[in-house]
Amino acid sequence: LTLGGELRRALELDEFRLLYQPLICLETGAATGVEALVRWSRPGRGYVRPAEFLPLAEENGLITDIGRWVLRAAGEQAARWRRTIPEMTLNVNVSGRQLTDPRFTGDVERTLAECGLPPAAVTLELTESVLMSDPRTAIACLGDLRDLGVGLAVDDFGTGYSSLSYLQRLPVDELKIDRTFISRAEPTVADLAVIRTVVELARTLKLRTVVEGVETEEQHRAMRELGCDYGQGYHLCRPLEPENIPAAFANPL
Ligand code: G
Ligand code: G
Ligand code: MN
Ligand code: NA
Repeated sequence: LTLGGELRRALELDEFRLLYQPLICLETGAATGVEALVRWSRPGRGYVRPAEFLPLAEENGLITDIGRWVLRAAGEQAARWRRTIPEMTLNVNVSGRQLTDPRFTGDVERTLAECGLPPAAVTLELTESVLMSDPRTAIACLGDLRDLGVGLAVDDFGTGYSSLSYLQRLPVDELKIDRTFISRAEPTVADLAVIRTVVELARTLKLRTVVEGVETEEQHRAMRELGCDYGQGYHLCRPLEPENIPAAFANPL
């Protein structure tokens, strides 16, 4: 069987799993939401990461079905958690191919309704490269989602060539600052200047900021002092199996 064939079988055999990485409020140290991260639990090979199968799924179109599965599974899980943690929010990654599928907004609306999850509790993440490769189409697709009431995030922000004029026109709520900007244990003056500029830009455009890849206490402190709203990263909390999420919310840093 080709890898493409195996992926199709993996969907039929229910071999995809989700890990959840908390988003931490940098001011309080409390978890406020989770990002769902897909894995392929491939028999005999453990968890296969998305980098090894999503590019092919994008190419052969299977990403549409995988994406539907992810939204439903994460939505059902988040609805269960929200019975005891009512304010918990859910971030879900969306590929470019899903975004431009004319059925996407309708699928999202129906799936969230069936899960009993209010759209405002969900943020869909789109990478900067997807949004900026065809900004006009992106703006049109995002408008329908915005009307539905879901949050929209620019993922991997800063890695692409974001035109600031397009950023201003994108109906988004959140910037996720790519982890390459704090990849050094001690961020340099230049790294901090970039992040400070992004945080100021986000404030001007009234967007939330999430900084990714927070791996040390020094980075956590520096990002808090720069006024970044939320963080994700191994120092704050690793991606977790779902059964470990309630404890992460019960125990702030
Ligand atoms: O979990 P990991 O670091 O291996 O994730 C690598 C990349 O895969 C990340 O950039 C993430 O955005 C992407 N990714 C994870 N889960 C999903 C998903 O459900 N759908 C899509 N489209 N991308 C995902
Ligand atoms: O591109 P996206 O932000 O969706 O990717 C998130 C991925 O980043 C997750 O799959 C997770 O495994 C990974 N990740 C989360 N925290 C850290 C971190 O502190 N350092 C590094 N290198 N990767 C991280
Ligand atoms: Mn993401
Ligand atoms: Na990212």
